[in-house]
Amino acid sequence: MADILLVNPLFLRDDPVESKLMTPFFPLGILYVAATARSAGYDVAIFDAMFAESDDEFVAALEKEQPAIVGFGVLATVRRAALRLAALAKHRGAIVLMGGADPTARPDVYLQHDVAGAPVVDVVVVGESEAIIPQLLPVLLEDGPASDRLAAVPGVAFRDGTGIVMQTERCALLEDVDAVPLPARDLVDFTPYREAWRRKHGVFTLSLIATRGCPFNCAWCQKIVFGRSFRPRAPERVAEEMRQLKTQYHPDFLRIVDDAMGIQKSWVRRWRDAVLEKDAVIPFECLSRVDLLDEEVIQWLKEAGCRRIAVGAESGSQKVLDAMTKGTKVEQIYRTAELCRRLGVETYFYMMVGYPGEAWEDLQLSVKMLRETRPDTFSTTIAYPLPGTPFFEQVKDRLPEGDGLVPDWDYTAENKLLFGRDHYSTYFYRRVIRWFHHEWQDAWIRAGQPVPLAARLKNTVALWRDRIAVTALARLSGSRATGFPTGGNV
Ligand code: B12
Repeated sequence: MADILLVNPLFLRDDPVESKLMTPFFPLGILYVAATARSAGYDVAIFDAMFAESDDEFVAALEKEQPAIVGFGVLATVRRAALRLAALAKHRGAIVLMGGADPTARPDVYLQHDVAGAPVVDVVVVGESEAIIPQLLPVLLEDGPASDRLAAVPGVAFRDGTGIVMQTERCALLEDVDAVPLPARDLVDFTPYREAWRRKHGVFTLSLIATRGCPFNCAWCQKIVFGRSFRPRAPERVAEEMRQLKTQYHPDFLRIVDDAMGIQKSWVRRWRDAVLEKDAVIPFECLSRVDLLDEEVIQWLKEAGCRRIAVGAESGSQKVLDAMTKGTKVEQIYRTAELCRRLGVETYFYMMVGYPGEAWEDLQLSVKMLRETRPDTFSTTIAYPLPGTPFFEQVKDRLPEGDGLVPDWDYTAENKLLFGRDHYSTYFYRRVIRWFHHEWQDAWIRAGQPVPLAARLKNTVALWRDRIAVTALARLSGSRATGFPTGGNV
């Protein structure tokens, strides 16, 4: 029996991209909520849909735990699954709670969702939840209608007695992020995660967050939970958590999920010292920005175990970076790639296409940049407008009419164009993404990467097919598509 059942509603089997990638992470957000609720004295259980076969397993968990409250941690791609499971929980008389980035950005969508006229979600927790949970749970567990009492809880949205959606003032961000208990990983069965990771990649990877927030300004980034803050944990405590992970879970690799590593240079050095001192090194990857990575920072990260740094390169066109208010320079992307290569740390570039204002010439500059910098890996996303971002505001008049909701993916990294774009279509951008990939592969081959002859030929054929296709599509769309970028290796 549990007071609260917390749910990760991501079914791998329903997400073709995630099942192909097979890089499952149990969401840290839910583990922080679980730890906070537990330290406030509540019994907490977890239902993890990640490897579940069907909703029946969720129903069995409801029957076993008989929870008074069922809480879901939700990202945009799993909204439908969360609402589907929520209806099952509601049907069995539970109070339904939602939290995470997507409900925070659009609480009304959740609170107004109904099945046969009956609402499914009772309360949305808006934003960072650790200060809210200890105030909210007693209110929900008390008998009688909760709406008057909810009005006194900060950072929640709910329906009042007449069905109107109300939202209380947001709760202040935590000042002392070290006061928060460590994520309750002991509530999750990591066995299938370990097996899935090792089977596909040979390395079992866990995640950890060291600092909360990011003060930068990328126009497409949804900073709805942590705001434009920067709140580092004490480096020694992060090292201590790594040490614990190492001894209890034996991960082969770690993903540090901070928005941007290196915002405070002195923090990185102290963290490196603490990790070495506590013998807590676990090979890891992290996310950073090209304007934060100088030689010293990369070296310290490497000494702390860093094997790969992912950066939002986004585009090879300064015009596009400026349109995104990214605050970085194309030259810095080149310098980062060169520094990482020299210091022996892999690079992963996040690229974006289809951002408003991007033209054919800008796509060519991205190809040139990918060819000349040759990151070790990269992925490309068609720009998607997330509610609460300046990018969303910019294109909101061009969003498709749908079920009254904002545009959505059906699954992770589905890569479809979600807003009306002057010339180009989803098909065009998907072609561009393949083109990027074949150009990048060609650049590696020309740089001397040992590739069997058959694979070289295959890539050359695919490359020319893509070049012809994207140029033809660009011309059909009315742009002056001429020639191909001439990067150093072309
Ligand atoms: C690591 C990460 C990933 C990883 C791992 C995700 C995971 N399962 O852990 C990977 C690479 C898989 C990933 C994928 C995607 N991600 Co992602 N990701 C992140 C990142 C960088 C960190 C997430 C994290 O662990 N945060 C730390 C925890 C502690 O914060 P939190 O989850 O927000 O939790 C707090 C509150 O939200 C709340 N809360 C959370 N859950 C619950 C539940 C309840 C009941 C309650 C009451 C409260 C609550 O309390 C927590 C503590 O305060 C965030 C950015 C960020 N800073 O959060 C983006 C972010 C969450 N991702 C985002 C996106 C867009 C995606 C993708 C959709 C991208 C894509 N198109 O492929 C996919 C979706 C994957 C999926 N199917 O779930 C967006 C969210 C957009 C949205 N509205 O849903 C974010 C915010 C990035 C951004 N700034 O734009 N992601």
